[in-house]
Amino acid sequence: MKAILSIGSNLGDKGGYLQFALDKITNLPNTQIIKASSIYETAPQVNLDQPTFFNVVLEIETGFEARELLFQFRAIEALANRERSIKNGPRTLDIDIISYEDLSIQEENLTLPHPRAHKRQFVLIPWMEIDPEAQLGEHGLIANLSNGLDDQGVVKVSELRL
Ligand code: PH2
Ligand code: MG
Ligand code: MG
Repeated sequence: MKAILSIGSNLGDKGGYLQFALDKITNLPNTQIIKASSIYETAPQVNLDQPTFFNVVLEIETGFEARELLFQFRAIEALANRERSIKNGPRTLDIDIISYEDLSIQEENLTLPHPRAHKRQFVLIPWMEIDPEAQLGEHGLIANLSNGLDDQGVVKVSELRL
């Protein structure tokens, strides 16, 4: 099954945490990274009073069902000493499922496609880099979504090591 992931870090060794996430995802059973965007430095959205983020987008192929995949990512976040006390607060590592095949679900712990991705350049710009033709559910072509938004302070900084 194909899934699109958005990974972010804005605490400590941000590039190191992204690389850590990549290594852990690579080592998950029945899971391959198909494409990885560059690393982007991005201004914080929602809670503006926090450090700058590093963000990447990955396309993966996985045998995990969506809820199982989320469970795996929560475990990887915990290994990176992620604290969940402050909602939208600074975090060492955040791994979000943006879309999973054409699945549409609304549950307490998992909404697919991701309910805010269509408004976030830190998701759309890296995603366009790896798949310019991508569609985000009912919102349509991500290139059109990105075009309709301010730039939101998203700047490419470097390549990821796969
Ligand atoms: N994640 C958030 C809230 N705000 N801003 C940026 N730039 N990057 C993120 O990954 C991010 C955010 C909630 O998970
Ligand atoms: Mg998030
Ligand atoms: Mg998250």
